[in-house]
Amino acid sequence: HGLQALARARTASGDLENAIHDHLLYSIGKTTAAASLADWRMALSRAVRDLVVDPWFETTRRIYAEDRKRVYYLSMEFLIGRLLEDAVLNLGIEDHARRAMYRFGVNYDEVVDDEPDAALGNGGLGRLAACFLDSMSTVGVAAYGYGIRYEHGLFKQRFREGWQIEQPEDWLTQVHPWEFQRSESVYPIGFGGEVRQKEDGRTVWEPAETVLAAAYDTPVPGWRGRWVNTLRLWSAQATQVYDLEPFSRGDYLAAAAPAVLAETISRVLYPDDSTPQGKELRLKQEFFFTAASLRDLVRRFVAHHKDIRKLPEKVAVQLNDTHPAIAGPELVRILVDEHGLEFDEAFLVARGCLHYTNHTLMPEALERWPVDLMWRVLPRHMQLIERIDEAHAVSTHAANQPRPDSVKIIDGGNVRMGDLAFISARKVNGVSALHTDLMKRTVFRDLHALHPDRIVNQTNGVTPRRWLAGCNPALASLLTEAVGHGWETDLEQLKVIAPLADDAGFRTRFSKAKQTNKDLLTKYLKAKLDITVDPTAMFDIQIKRIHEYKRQLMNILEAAAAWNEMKRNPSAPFAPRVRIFGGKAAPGYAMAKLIIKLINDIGRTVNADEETRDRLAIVYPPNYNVSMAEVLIPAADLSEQISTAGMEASGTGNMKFAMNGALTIGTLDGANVEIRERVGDENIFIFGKTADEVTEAREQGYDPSAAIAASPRLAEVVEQIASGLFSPEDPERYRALVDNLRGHDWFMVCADFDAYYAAQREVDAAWADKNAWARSAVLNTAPMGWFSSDRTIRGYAKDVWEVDARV
Ligand code: 26M
Repeated sequence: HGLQALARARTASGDLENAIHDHLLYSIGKTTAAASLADWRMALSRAVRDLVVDPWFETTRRIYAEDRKRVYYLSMEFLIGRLLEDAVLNLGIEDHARRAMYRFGVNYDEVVDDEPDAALGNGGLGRLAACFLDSMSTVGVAAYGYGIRYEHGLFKQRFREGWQIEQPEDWLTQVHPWEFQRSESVYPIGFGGEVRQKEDGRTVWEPAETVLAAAYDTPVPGWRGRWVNTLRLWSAQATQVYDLEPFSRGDYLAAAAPAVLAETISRVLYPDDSTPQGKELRLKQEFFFTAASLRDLVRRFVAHHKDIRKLPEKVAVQLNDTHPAIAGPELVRILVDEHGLEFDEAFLVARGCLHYTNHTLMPEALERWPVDLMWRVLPRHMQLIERIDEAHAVSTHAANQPRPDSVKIIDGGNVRMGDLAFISARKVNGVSALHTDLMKRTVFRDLHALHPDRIVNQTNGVTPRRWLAGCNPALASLLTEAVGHGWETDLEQLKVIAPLADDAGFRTRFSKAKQTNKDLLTKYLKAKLDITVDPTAMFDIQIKRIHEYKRQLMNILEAAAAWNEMKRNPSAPFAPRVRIFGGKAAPGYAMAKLIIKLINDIGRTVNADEETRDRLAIVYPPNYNVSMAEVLIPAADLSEQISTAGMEASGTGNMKFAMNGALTIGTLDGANVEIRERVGDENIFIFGKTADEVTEAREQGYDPSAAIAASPRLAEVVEQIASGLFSPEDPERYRALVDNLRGHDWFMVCADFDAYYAAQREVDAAWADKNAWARSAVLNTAPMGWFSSDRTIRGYAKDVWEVDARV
């Protein structure tokens, strides 16, 4: 029935037109004459959503009929962006949607563009979860995404005089037309209180406070709607809408307070993506969605299966980082306190279901929760964590042997969530070959020695639907001409275009597609920001969260050094470039915010220089998000992936750029290593210290001031910044930044600077030969099959979850 409905919509745009019209009238309550752009978007979204519902039921029916093992992907973040365009693309009904809107006299592109991003994530980790949802539906894994329905997603970024200003995001003030509220799926989630021992020996946790977790479901259609999974997000609700006693006294504020407090749990996404703050509300968010999700999946299992000990046969839970690591103790608690299992057996059952993905090795980014806070908020879980720690110690260590601190979950008054997740999980994975190797050698060295089969690698990937077919129709249609349809779900097919890199006609068409995208970006910058750029210049782009380890600072320092050289030597062969930056800093990350200001200050100075205007422009559009990425990435010539080696676990932007035919300048870090293996050394610009060399330099007592003294170009730029050349109104502005560079430079900007400058000059030289550049661009797109998240998901399905991947 569902597929029929879909087929009908595909063959008859008239049906879609009628459905849109009906929704406008009867769901939105507007006439065609009175409808606003948002009304049209709601009507179209509802009509498209209708097409997903039957295949959604059909998928559910099949999962039950086949009694499939299900995957539960637990993530604090799902950075899904816009849904309408993606659903239309997946269903293959774009022509019909366009035509239908055209008949109503409405511009389809404007309708699609009206949708706010669902920005329920900070960056790579959240976007990875979104790509995985798309791929799990495309390859046919029975899966639920579980997360939080934040009322406010990631803050909006503005610049005021070049400084970042944060403003609240409010995507839910308009109706979210894709979701279904599930009033029947509501669970009470407890916090605090006491743990009591009953006469019959059972333990019960009596929480002091209870908040309701209410389910909202968004269908996730895969390619051509053949399989539809569910994203279930939890919203916090008060058990009582208001307090009657203060209300009748006329104290309306006091009457509303408890509800406001309870609902705060799902109010806003925490905007830090590397330094956990140890805030009680964050801990409550983590427990809230983890507990609700486990309750939900246990209920689903128990409805059709008798023996709870068989849970691992039907359930695979993936913990996206340690944020849901409380799942270990919570599942043990459910099994022991509610299902009567012995602790040892309960722990084995729980571990049989749980898997943990690590996304970073940076010590300051690893979650630790103070033991006293844990006792206060989650007393029963704290007991069980002690028990898990003890049981692990007993099972892995000879009696009377002191055990190293490195394998203790509880250490120095903190619960180390990484160790808890590792010990609670059947499999633990890193997100690139290099990162997984470093996990074994550094943070998890001792745990790896005790459990040598537990750590596996699953290199990240990105969905080629959104990140190629959707965002780059110009290149997509060329690829389809060259290899036929099919690459959208089997990206390895792009290999076929590799030989065409030597075909002048193909190269020309490939370059034409790139130019089309650059022209579109040029128009976008003009329309949205009133910035004029030269669309024939090289578009050199670094877009990602602002972090010291990602080294946007090195990029802007090199831009300033290039500018100096241009002025000194006007005939030097610099390629004309537009250097584009995009990204947000965590609101409390002072150095990252200062780097933003520096980029804007140097940009202001350089862009005002008429001498160099034909060769260098610096552009930093505010509020970089998924939708902006969809415009920037297809237009890129050069992709900047320049993190300090060993610090970027994988990166996923790097994959999106290469897929869209950009060449990478980068370090041997994360998945860059695997990109180089595939595109070949000649088609990528690799520079700088390796991860092992970084470690060695630090051990030898790295001295940045020596590196600065040895590099006249770097010394010049640092001096210019220190003397206030770029900030004449406040010459001291960059004191902290300069002192850090000269005295500390943990991320080795100075150590890698000269190698980076030299690599950029190689880029300039390569740009001069447009034919060779186009050849390299083709050879970047061709081998990107490995970086499809479909490949990643098949890897997890086989090596980690042991589930079917079959539509
Ligand atoms: C933790 C506590 C409180 C608030 C926020 C956090 C938090 C949120 C996100 C911490 C880290 C978060 O994300 C880290 C992240 O995005 N890591 C990136 O993951 C990508 C997907 O695996 C990798 O490609 C990137 O290399 C890695 O930096």
